[in-house]
Amino acid sequence: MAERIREFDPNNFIALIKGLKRVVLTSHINPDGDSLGCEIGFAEWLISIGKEVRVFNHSHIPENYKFLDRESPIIEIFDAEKHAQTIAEADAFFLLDTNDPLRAKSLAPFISAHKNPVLIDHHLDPKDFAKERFIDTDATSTGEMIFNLIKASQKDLGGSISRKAAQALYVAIMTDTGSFRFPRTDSDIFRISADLIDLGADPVVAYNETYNSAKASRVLLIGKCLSSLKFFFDDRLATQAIMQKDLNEAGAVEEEVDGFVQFPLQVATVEFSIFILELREGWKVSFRSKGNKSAAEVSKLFGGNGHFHAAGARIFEKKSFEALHKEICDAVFKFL
Ligand SMILES: [Mn+2]
Repeated sequence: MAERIREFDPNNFIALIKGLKRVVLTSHINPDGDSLGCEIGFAEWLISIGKEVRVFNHSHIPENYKFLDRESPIIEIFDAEKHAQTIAEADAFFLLDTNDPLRAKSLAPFISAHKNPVLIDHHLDPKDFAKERFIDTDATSTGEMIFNLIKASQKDLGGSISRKAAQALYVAIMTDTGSFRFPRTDSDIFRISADLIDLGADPVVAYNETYNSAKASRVLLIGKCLSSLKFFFDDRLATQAIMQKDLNEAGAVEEEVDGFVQFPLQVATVEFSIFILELREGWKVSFRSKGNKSAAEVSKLFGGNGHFHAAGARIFEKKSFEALHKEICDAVFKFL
């Protein structure tokens, strides 16, 4: 089992923030509730203490998270020509909710070339690129870390968590805890969530916008996904897949498969759930595990990374679905 990494010194954070005037934030490709929530929450607080903040993302905001950035939008789609100078002039470039600059896709070379890259994240196996880093692999979410860093800094730095920031950080925590069900859901995270509700987060709006705002195409796609479901090794491994053809037939886009890998975990005997998505080029594989089985270890065999129970990999080698599926089943078998 990977060692917990905790490099989390609020005094370093306070000293760092004090020295910054212009700040740029980014996160990973295909953003989720945590990456967007912590970008927005962190940006709002930085603005409240007088920093100049820009947030650049490689990908657009998925439909179900647009509510987070509707009023006074802060997140911009990255355009190298327009934004390179802003990045070069920034005093720090924060990478949030991923520990590998390559996951920021078109922003990756700008992170690597920056004079002051800073990491705030909770995933395993961080890449060594940041000048300063704040890591807690036991945090439920990067949103939780941002909340704790802000709280620890407010005595020295002031500023406030706006209603918009509170909603964003609440959604970061809600999504990364699987709505307060995943391991590491403890009383602290409920206390933080309660504070965020006191600051204006609305848990009903958060849940309905995030999970009950899908298009019909998503539910059609769930049907296709479940009809691909297969069990192996006495029902200890479950696999599902969605192909480009399925997306086209359902009129759906890739991000609508979010969460599909969870379905087979409902089965008591399942220890590993694998979801394979055919990309336009290559494959995206999601790995989930239960108990003492590590999804991260299996994903590493395919160049992936993540958390102990939840990990992912992207595979760009040319191979057929059948070949990939067999390789994954063979790999999981070794861990059963
Ligand atoms: Mn996260």
